Amino acid sequence: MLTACTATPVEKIMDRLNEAASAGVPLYGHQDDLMYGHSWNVNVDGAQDFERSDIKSVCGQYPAVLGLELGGIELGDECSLDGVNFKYLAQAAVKHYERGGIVTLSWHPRNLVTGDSAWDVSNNTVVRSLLPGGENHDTFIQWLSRVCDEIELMRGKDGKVIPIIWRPWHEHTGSWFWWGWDLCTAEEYVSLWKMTYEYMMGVRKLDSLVWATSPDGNSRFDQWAERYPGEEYVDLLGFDMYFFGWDEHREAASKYYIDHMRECLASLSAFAAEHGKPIAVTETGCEGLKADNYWTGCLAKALEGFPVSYVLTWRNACDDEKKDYHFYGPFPGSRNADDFCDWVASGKVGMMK
Ligand code: BMA
Repeated sequence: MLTACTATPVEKIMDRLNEAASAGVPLYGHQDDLMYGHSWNVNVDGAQDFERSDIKSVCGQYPAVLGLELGGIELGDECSLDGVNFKYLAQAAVKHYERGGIVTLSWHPRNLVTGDSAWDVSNNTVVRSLLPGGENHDTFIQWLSRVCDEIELMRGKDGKVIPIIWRPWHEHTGSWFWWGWDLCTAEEYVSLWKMTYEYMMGVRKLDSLVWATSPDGNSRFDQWAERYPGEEYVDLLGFDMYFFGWDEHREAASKYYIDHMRECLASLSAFAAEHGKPIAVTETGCEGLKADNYWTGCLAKALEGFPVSYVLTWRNACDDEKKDYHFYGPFPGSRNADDFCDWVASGKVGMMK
């Protein structure tokens, strides 16, 4: 461990993640936690110092990790694809860091060829087209520069950009994003990652980024190493894996989620230990928190005994269309809110200190 006075902010974050992992007490994270919740939204209600959080309303503590999403920044949009104002987003990131938390960023950029969403997989030349020499390379660099501009707004009291777990090109073992498995070759994927790294770290000097991979646990996870960007381009190894099938299969669905997550964790932790990098469950959750005792009965059991640094559940949508089914964290009165408090009280998960 590094001593507090000589460690850089990034080293301190890495220390914190490694400590949580060795203690077997992963930090809890929630996507968009300070931006909106089941029945509120800073865009409408005002930022109010980013005090609101569905998680805090339920258990009295903020999540230790705040996930934020940059989709939409590439075209200079005012708000993200999930309706978050980018000005608020940068402020919330800084606030969370100053409270003692860790920030992680994801990005679902539009399809550069068709102009449609990240989920548009109608064309398998998108990655090739944005690599050096490709017809969309210059546009892509402009898109990436807008990501960097947003990150550069996230400055702490010392004037420096805060440490951020940056998680680009995620779920690439699946084929639902234009950078997914069937949409590019392994070589193209790795070139995309390296080009992103070299621009952000080399050209823009954003050296407070912690680079995290996140293949999808439910799709070709056993092949994730084929598209591993390389030792020097990765700081943290994660994966995304959701709980599916509660309505149809109940016990079998819970068992699959637990057993399969444990298989993924076993594979990742063996590799990560050899390479001296922390591991994390970078996205998970059960939509609508339907599974009985999801927190203590499923997630805690899946994680038990593995050196996991953090586990992040996805967002609590607040728009009328989605709010009653698209949520992954508890809110007052939701299913599994008490079970979440039991999990926190058990000491098996870390919240904001
Ligand atoms: C998905 C859903 C979408 C959202 C996207 C990016 O899993 O939550 O509604 O737009 O993530 O945050």
